[in-house]
Amino acid sequence: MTKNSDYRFSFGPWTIHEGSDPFGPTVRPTVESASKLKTCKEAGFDAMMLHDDDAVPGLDSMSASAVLAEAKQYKTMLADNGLVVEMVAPRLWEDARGIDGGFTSRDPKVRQWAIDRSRQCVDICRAMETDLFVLWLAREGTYMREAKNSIDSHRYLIEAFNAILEHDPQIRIAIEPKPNEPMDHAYLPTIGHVLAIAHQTVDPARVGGLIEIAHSLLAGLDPADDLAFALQANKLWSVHLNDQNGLKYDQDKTFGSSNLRSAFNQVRVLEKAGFASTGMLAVDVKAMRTQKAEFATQHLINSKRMFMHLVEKVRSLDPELERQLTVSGNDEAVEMAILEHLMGV
Ligand code: 3MF
Ligand code: MG
Repeated sequence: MTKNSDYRFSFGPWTIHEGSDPFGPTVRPTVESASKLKTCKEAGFDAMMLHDDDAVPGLDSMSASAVLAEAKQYKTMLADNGLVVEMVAPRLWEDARGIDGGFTSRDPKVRQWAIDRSRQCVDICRAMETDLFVLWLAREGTYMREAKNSIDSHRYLIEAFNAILEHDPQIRIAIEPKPNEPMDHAYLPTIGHVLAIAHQTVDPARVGGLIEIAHSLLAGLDPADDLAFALQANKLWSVHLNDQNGLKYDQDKTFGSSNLRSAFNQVRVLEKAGFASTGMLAVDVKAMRTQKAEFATQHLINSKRMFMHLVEKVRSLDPELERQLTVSGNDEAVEMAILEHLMGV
């Protein structure tokens, strides 16, 4: 088992997957929930992150009390393995009703459904003993600008956030921004939008952000600076570790696999802010489609391993050298020192 130092890690069950992509069917067998928990424990993770229907499959056709009973059962199964639940997120985008978005749908009945399902998800959070409710606003946007009134859409989002906050006085909402995919234009595409809208809700102190590295890169931003922006505001409530090779489809590559130096700087900013004691690192990576089933958990293990290697790199950077270099005005020397430190030469 890899030693995690003081960091805590989670992953979502969707990261152990069958390998389908938009151009082809599944290539690996489905892995049972119990086996995913076993991987979580054995690989030295501390928690699972869940969608509402990961916790309670088929929740739509169940009574409210049956949903909560099943959520508690899953929570017990996790506890039996020494694991906790990091967060729960409502999976609005896979329901046919959410085809045009939930909170920003053009149909008021759908908007109400999205709020109701989110309130139920808050209840699932509480049943699973987490106060962290995550919102990835997958289909809250448009394929073409004329499709919705954007001003109204942002107001609908605030109304929905308020309804969630008012449903439970303890719950914290962490919004996970992403600029596009599945939609062409997503509302709240960056952490800047997220933190700005947080202040328009009824309880700004309970609305924060979750930064996914690939999502920052897709927005053309620097992930380390995005993290720093949220950290200085005490609004970084979770991180989705992964990587992304340029402006392509959402790749969810193994952490650090595409840009090692950028990953180093992400770890560095988390270290400097003491993130280990305030939040969890969630690994949101996809196994390559070509990966054989027996190795299709390696991307999770390797992401955590890369993070811990980079923690060592950050901690072993000579602070005096760092200080001297930054005051010397010789930025080329700083750059070279960092590169050589990363390369171990
Ligand atoms: C999409 C994502 C999502 C969210 C997840 C938790 C499926 O790009 O990153 O993963 O992280 O829904 O809210
Ligand atoms: Mg994510």
